[in-house]
Amino acid sequence: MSTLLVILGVIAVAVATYLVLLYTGKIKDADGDFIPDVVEDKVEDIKEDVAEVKALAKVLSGNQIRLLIGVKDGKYQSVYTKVFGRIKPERDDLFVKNLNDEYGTFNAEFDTTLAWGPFSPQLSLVTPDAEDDSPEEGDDWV
Ligand SMILES: [Ca+2]
Repeated sequence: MSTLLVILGVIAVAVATYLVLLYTGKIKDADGDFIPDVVEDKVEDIKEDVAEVKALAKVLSGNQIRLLIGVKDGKYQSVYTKVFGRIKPERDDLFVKNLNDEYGTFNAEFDTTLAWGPFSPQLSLVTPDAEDDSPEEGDDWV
């Protein structure tokens, strides 16, 4: 029972403090609805942001992206992360410009026509030498 009284007392003090700050003008409330203007402005900003994101999602719903995919070490797929293009308009020049850039090299084999489709890497895998010159466990070391 005393816990409930303490909780009610804390709430009463908080409400009283809020009302005093509101009455003295420390908390601005232009329309007098007991909701601070700062909170109302933030809520309005968030509503505008959400509407903007919803509009963008609606406009870009059919949007597709283009990636440059390469082959590393003859077997691992790799995505070029310097440029992500669109299907329409198909801007190969952006990929070429970035690939030719000093810091834009793609450390993988890829189809230089930048066309989507099956691609067979030309470089062969580096495999360990077949011949093994190391001594067997039972061999003499001297
Ligand atoms: Ca208000």
